[in-house]
Parts: sequence; structure tokens; C-alpha cells
Amino acid sequence: PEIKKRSDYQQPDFLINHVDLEFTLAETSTKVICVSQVTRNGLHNRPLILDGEGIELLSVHINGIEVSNYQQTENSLTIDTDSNEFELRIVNIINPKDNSSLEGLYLSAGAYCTQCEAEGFRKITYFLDRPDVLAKYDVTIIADKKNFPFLLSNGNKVDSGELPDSMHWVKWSDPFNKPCYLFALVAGDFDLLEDQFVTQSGRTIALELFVDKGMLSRGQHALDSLKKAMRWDETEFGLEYDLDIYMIVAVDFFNMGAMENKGLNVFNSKFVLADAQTATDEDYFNIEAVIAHEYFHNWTGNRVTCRDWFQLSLKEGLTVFRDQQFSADMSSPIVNRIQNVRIIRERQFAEDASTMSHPIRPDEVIEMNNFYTVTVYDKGAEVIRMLFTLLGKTGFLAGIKLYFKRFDGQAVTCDDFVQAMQDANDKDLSQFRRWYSQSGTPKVVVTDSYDPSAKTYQITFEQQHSATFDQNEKQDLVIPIQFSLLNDKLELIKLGDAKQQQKMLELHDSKQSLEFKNIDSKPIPSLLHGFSAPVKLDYPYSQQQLGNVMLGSPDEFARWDAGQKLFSDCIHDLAGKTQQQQKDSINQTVAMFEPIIEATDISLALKAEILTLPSFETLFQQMDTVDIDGLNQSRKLLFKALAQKFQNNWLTQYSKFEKQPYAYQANQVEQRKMRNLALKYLTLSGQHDVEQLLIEQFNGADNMTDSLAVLGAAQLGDLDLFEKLMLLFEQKWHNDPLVLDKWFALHANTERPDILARISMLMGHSQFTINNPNRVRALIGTFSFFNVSGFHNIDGSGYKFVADYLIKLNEVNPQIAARIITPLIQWQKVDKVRQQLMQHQLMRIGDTKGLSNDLFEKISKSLP
Ligand code: HT7
Ligand code: ZN
Repeated sequence: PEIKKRSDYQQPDFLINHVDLEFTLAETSTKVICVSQVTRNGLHNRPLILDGEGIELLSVHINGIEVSNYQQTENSLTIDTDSNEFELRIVNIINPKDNSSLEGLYLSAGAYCTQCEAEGFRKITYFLDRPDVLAKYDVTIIADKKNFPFLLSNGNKVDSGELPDSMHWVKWSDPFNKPCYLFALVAGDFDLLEDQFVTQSGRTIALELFVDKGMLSRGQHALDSLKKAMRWDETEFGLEYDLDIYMIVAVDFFNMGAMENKGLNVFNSKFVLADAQTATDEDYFNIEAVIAHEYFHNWTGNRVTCRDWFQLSLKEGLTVFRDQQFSADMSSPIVNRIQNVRIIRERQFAEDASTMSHPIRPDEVIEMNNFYTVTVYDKGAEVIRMLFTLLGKTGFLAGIKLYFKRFDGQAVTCDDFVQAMQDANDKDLSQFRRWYSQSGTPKVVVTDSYDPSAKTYQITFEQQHSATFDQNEKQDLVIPIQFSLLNDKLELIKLGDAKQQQKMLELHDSKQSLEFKNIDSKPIPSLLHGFSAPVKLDYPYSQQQLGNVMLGSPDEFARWDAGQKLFSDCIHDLAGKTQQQQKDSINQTVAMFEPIIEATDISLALKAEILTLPSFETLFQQMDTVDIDGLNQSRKLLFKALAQKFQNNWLTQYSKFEKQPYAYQANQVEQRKMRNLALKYLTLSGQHDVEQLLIEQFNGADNMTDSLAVLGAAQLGDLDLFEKLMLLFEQKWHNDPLVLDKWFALHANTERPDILARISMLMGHSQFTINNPNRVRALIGTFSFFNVSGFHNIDGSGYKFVADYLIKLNEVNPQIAARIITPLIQWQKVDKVRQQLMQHQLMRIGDTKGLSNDLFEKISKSLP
């Protein structure tokens, strides 16, 4: 396979200004007529080379005259012509029914739909499938009226009519220029939820939400979220919607979360459908976030798009940052921030430590689908957040305004974005730009000293960068570090003349020191407030100091983070200790959380977050080499100790909230969070009548959050009750795939010796199919990402099981296969025996006949 390089970018040889598409839909042979208005771009005589994949070509016409002197390869169509401006007409056939990759045009449970980002349009017709070719589209769809009463595409509906044989047609016209990756077509029979939104300038927008028949009542939350997002973008960013209609379609077969096609978003039904019985608080939250994310793309992605796919973070990093700000405004900012940071620490740090390490703007790509990563998305959002921190809200918004003024309607680069920020603020961002080109997780080492006689305190920050798999040479970055200082009475020390209590250091040299005068005693630094940069921080905190930061920092994030560090230090230190030493050390740590339980100065939600142990994945990322079984055991020891020590408190927390009918509302969400955390701890504590509590909650629950919490607790406590309740759950929900995914995932995540037999059995469940990415992620994905004891079984059976499955999935849906292989390529930190077992399975997959580019790229990089 070909490696594409960012540095090889060339302007397109031809441009397409207008496209007229006609689809005659049929399951195995859909006819596509594509008429493009083409112009030569610049002075040259090179031929027109179009992208195409798996297409049956019927005819090619130039200016109405059929041509036959074209050349076809597996992935291209080359047409030589002298014309500088011409009409190109291509007629071809495609097969949506056999398209299991879910890219291009495919059938999802009887409805036609498309997915064109990144390079799926080439599976529909021969075209210049690159984001810097922008055209206006007119689209006509012809289909049988009975099965496909709704025929949808981008823009505005301009015409429709009836045809013989109970066929009908609809014509759509999108007035905005767009790249072909934003093209969409949907045809099917749906229930339709309708609403309106009046923009700040007084325009009325029709909102239409299409869901599977019978699911109407599950669409309201998505629609409400859309209206909130539309209003928020107006008030916070001054951005108003631009078409007269905004459509969202929910489909069951979908590779990712959702897609921002102009005026016609297509969503994974998981991120649309919700009601109290079937969706958890987390589902409600995610729906609001993903609906907002796709909506925000209308400006950051669609009106201004990417010049080439190496610039993906231009739209994704910025849009994730925007959806994070929105979510924070809609609910608890601190809980949101904690969640963002967990993703960075559990998944992005892991990616950067692996052979897939890449900068947020990658330099080399084989399969673009492999670069829709936590690095491009979430680290990309952290980079935007640092700009926000460095420039301030006003400066940041001035940069955004200039960005749209300069680039509306264009396909641009990350550099263009930073330049707009720089020019609007008159601030030199040349060193900051390195965040776009440098991979890896920086380490910031902090040291300090106090001189009691001079009453001075000096604090020194040093940035350190290690080589990553993709890059040896590293340079110093600009790292914003927000911090404050506490005295031993946990009072804030005033910093500087402005009587500020929080300081922001812009660390740009490899080492920088600050000195503070008139300091009466050695301060405790509270560092990296709000996680002001995506770095690992190293300061030699004593346990006592961490306790003080947890209780006294002015920054809620720093308080949570100090608590997490207390927990992780304890867990890591258990290795190699005698039982008695372990007990002492655990007791000492646990006791430090007593004041948190009593605390009245923090929200219930933050309290629950502080009392939640760091995940196995977070702990894993904190170490250079990991003893898998030891780490798993140590974490469990602390978990159990917390359960027992505060048993009375858990019982109080569990019983203290009055039950109310379910609503997705901040105060209810935090109460459920604390209550269900308490239930987990109670179950672990061995509380004698806990089974009774679990059964009562299970039978009495009026919502999915509380039902699922019971299953989670029973699983954690390894109770026999778990199997019984799982059976009841399955009986109740066996016709609801989205709910069953939760059940599949719980099974896949259970620690039991016969886990592989269990998963194999579940693969035969009537609702399981390898063709549906949600099912595969729930069962196989959950096992490989989260079932530590099963996946990492020292006999290698877990690795082999996943490898066998990926070999099958490679044929069906390479994009999903390449996602699920992630834990297998992250062998760098485990012991030598497991490393060899993992690499052996990678080689086996690598030897597969017909290996996809998706898997090839990841495997070839990951083998030594
Ligand atoms: N822009 C979209 C990215 C995407 C995608 C979505 C669905 C299926 C396949 C896909 N490939 C790439 C999603 C987003 O970031 O909003
Ligand atoms: Zn996106």
C-alpha cells in the first residue's frame, strides 16, 4: 500500500464547480449518473484522474460525446482531454446490499444511507475525492415509493414527482459549496419528529428528526439538544445556521458516532434515541454532546473545511473543544473537565506511547480512517484549549472571527487557523505551532525551594520530551501552567502585585524559575489547574501535601487530581510489600479521604468523582512497565478497603436521597451518581443484606441508570445474583438491540475463567451480528479494551481469540477491525512473555490473505 505524505500536497489538477447527481435506487444495482462541470486548474496538459473503488462503469461522456479512450485501474479512472472546461457525464452501477464496510452507499436495516468521510464518495462514483474540491450539488433520487417514502439529500428540497410502477423522485439542491465527503443520501421509511428554530436574526429553520418506526418517543431529547446547541452557538460564538432546514437521521448500522453532512446529519441510533427506560444518564449526556458536535461542524468543518486530510484536526480538534465548552455550560463544568482528562490520560497517552504515535497533524498516512484518533480529536481539542487559555476568551473569539472572515467557503490548513489567531491577537505563536507537528506526551518536572531567612520561595518548571515511535527529535513547546500556592493553613498565598491568587506561567524555555518574596512558610504548590496543558506533571508531593491540595486548593480539578494521585501512589506502592505493610499503607491512604466524605464545600458530583478510584487504564499509563496481574490485584485491595472503611457512610449516601420520577436533570444525575457509587462500595464491603438492596433497586427502578448500576455492582461483587439478574434483563430487553449492547458489554467485561466460551456463546445470540459495529464493539471491543484478566490471560488465549475474530472482521468491516486491534498493538509496557504472545497474534493477522490497508498499517508499524 502507498504511504501518503503531508509534505507531498499538490493543488488539484482539475476543479469541479457543479455536480448533478441522479440515483435510481435498487438493492444490488443502483444506477448513478454523475454530471460534473470540470475546469482545468492552472496551465498544464495532465489528464484528469478520478478516484473510484468497486464501481461498475457503464459510460463516459465529455460535452455530450461518448468517449472510450479512458483507462481504468482498481482505484482510478484516467481520462485524457484537451479541453480546459467541459461537462463530464459518468454512468455507473453500485451494489449497496453487499456493502458491509458501511462506507459509500449501503443498506442499514432496509434504509439506504451514505457515509462519505473520509474517502467514501469514491465508492459511489468516479470523482475527485479530496476535500479541496468544492462544488454545488443538485441531487435527484428515484426509488420505490412504498418502501422508501422519504428520499433525502443535502440542502433544500426543490422538486418532486411520481413515476410509473409506484416509483417517485425527489430533487434536492444545496446552495453551499462543499467537498464530496459532506454529500449524503438517505432513503427509507421512518417516523418523523418535527420542530422549528427561530435564529437570532429571525429566520425560521425547519428541524426534522427521522427515526425507525415506533421510536418517535425516544427522539425528543435529541431534538431538544439540537435546539440548545443552535442557541448556544449564536450566543457564545455568534454563529447562526445557514440553510432553511436541518435534518437528522438515526440509523442502526454505523461505523462511528455521527456524521455532519451539510443539512443532513446521519447518526448512529445510539446517539439519538433515549428514554428513561432504555437510556442511562451517560447516554443522555452523550446524545446532547454528539448532537452539538455535529451541529457545530456546520461552521467549523463545513463552511470552512480542510485542505487535505492531514489537516483533520483543523475541524475535529476545534469542534471537540466547542462541544466540550457547550457540555460544560449545559451541566457541571468540573465533572465535564474530569471526563475530558480521563480520555486524555487513559487513551491519548496510551496512543502516544504506542507505535501509532502521531502529532495532531499527522505527517504520513496509509489509511485515513486510522487517523480519526484520540490524538487528532481530543489532544487536538486540548491544543485549542491552550490557545483559549493563552489568549483569553476575548482574544480567542477575535481569532475565530478573523478565521471566518478570511476563510469562509474555503478549504484551509491548521497553519491558516493559527495565523488567524496570531494576527487577531498580535501574539507570536510560532513556537506554539510545534504542538501541531510534535507527537508525544511532554513531562513537566517541578522542583522548589524555600529560604526561611530570606522568606523567598523559588519554583522551577522544566519541560522534558522523550522520543516517540514516530519521531526522535523533539523541541521545547509553549506550555501554559496555571497554579497557585497554599500555606500550611490551606490559605491561598497572594501571588504578585495584582493580588492574583492563581498564576499562569507560559513555559517556553526548557527550564524556567519564578521567585516569590515575603513568604512566611514553605508553600504547597497546587499545579496544573483545570489541566491547563496535556502533559504529565512530576512534583515530589508528600502524602500530606496531596491531602492538603485535595482539601484546600482553589481549583476543583486540582483537588480531584490530588485525590487521584493519593490513590494511584498507594496502588503502585503496594507491589513488593508484605501483607501487613500493604494493610498499613492502605489504611493510611483511605483515612485521608474521611474529610472528603464530610466535606460541605463541594458538589455531590465532585465528591463522587473524588471517591472514584483511577481506572486500570489510567494506572497502566502511569508506569513504564506493568505487572498486569499485580496492578489489577492492588487496585482491588484498595477498592475493597475503601468499601469497608466507609461502610456506614455508603449506607447513608445510599439511603439519603428521596426517590423521584426519572428526569435527566443535574441534581438528579448527581444523586444517582453518588447513590450508585455507594451501591458499588456497599456490595464490595460484604454488607450482609446487600443482595436485598440490589434486588429492590433492580425491581423498583424506573430508569436504565439504576437498573444497570445494580448489574454493575453485582458483577463487581462477584455475586451469584449477577447471573440471575442478567437473565431477567435479557428476557426483558431481547428485542431492543441498543439496550442489549449494554448487556453484551457487561458479559464481555466479566472476570470468569470460562469467559471465552461465554463470549463465543453470545456471538450466537439472535441479536448478535458481525455486520453491526455497535454489537461488535459491545462484545468484542469491550473484551479487548476492558477485560484485563481475560484479554491478558498469560496463556495467550485472550489475544488469540481477538486475533481470530479480527481475521474474520477484516473481510466484513476493516474500519472497525482496525479500531478493535488497538489493545493488541499496545504491547510496549507489558512483560516479555505477553509481548511475545501479542506479537505472535499480530503476525498471524498480518499473514491474512486480503488484509485491509486499515489493519496492515497498524500491524506493520507495531511489529519490531
Ligand atoms: N466527521 C465525522 C468523522 C467520520 C465518520 C463518521 C461516521 C462514520 C465514519 C466516519 N469516518 C469519519 C464524525 C465527527 O467527527 O463528527
Ligand atoms: Zn467531528
